[in-house]
Amino acid sequence: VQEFGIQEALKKLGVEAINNGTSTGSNNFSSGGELSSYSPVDGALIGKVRTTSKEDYEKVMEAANNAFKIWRTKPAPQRGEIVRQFGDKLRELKEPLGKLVSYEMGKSYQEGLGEVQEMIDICDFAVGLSRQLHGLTMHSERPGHRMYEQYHPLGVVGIISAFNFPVAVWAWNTALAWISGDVCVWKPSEKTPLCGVACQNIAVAVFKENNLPEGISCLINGDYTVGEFMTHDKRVPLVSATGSIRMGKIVAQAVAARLGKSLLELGGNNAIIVTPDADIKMTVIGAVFGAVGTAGQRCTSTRRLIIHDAIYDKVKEAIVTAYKQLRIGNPLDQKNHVGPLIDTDAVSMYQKALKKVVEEGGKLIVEGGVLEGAGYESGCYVKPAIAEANNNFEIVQHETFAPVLYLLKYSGDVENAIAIQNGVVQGLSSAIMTNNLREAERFLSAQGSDCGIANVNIGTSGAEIGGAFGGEKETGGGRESGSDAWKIYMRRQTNTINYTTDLPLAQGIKFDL
Ligand code: UN1
Repeated sequence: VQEFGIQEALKKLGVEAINNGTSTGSNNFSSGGELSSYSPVDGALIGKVRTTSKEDYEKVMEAANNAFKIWRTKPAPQRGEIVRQFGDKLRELKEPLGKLVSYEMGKSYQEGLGEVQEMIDICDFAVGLSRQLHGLTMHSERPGHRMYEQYHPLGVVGIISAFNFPVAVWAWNTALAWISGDVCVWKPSEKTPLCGVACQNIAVAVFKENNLPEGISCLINGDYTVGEFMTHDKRVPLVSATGSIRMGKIVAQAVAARLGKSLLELGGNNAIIVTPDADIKMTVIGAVFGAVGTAGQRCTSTRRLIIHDAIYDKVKEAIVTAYKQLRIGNPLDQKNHVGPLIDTDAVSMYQKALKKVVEEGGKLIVEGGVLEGAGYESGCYVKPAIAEANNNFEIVQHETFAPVLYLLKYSGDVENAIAIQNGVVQGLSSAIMTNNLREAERFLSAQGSDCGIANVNIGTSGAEIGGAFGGEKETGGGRESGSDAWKIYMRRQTNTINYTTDLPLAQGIKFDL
């Protein structure tokens, strides 16, 4: 990868051979063990990160709490100004950071750049929002009273992020949390710790240049036990966690046990419904990008195509033909469409899924397989596969984080397709390909898709930051990013002020002394 300028990118991002994985800003320390980050691209060791011990964590929490006392007093637009500067730094470092994302995580360089672009976009959004943290004013039922609500900062926000979006999801949370007046403690995935170090370096530079205290942006590292420090900690009023449904259930229970708030972004099992009125060319691009983009490791990846029997063969043929064009290889090389899976464990899950779908009676129409030989030494490169299946297969009900696409057939009315689409435990993203207004509107109606995201003539992945991002059912119910997702990062207070010399009670209650 020498020719792709990785060493140069690491240098620009301040990522070293061995890094402290615990940081409150300029103060970096770590007394835990070592975490090695290997690239799925070529199997090489990129660097190491020292993990966070319980003692380290206590120091982080102390810094974070102290910082919160100062940060919450800064007017929100001034906090927005800091986020604006952070966004500018990201613009400067877009290429090296996009490259590191691509090299450490394995997504294509274009998608790595796209991820940094999402960070920049959320910063812009947050800057504007910093002047719009609006509450409502209500009319009091009592004379001479004024009633309104305001949003105050919440405190320390804990962020647990996943390997698949190693930088953007952190930024969605931090950008909104920071303008809200919160401080953040971030535990990146142990599979992508260097992305965490790089992002923390960028944030720290901004806080330092503005003479702001230690602790507004904090980093901790390690496995799930380090995440548990936060989920069990009363000093963390909000835990925002992205990952598997299994992980989310554990986080949700731990946080709920202390009546904290959690924001969960868990698995998806996203489908595209292809009706007889679909534009086939658009369908193919949307479905193939959705299924093989990020090697099928987005929570919004397209897992199921629900195709009407009248056009089933035509769509199937077009998709299979498109799969033949896919180039799999080093994601930093822009001629390739598909990079590696995150690690060899992910490869085994992929292999198990292919085996299972056949056992359950499915038929592989694009055979998968693990790639070997020159360029594939890491053992993480697999061929995107397609299987004809039934929605009730156990494996189809399950989210496999790999490029495996299931083709499902429906007949008759679009309602039948919607029932299949909704017939899974997850509820993140969904799409319909149709030029038929009735079908599109039925899909979007109350009897339609039960997902947090429902698209018409667009695939399931690649959401813009301006909308609220998240899903229903076992996806966890959280909303991040755009719209009014900021509200979860703040506490709401209702204020009633009496400017008379009487004390009338609400509901007309009489209480005379
Ligand atoms: C995720 O996969 O965790 O919509 C997030 C998308 C991206 C975000 C995905 N904007 O595919």
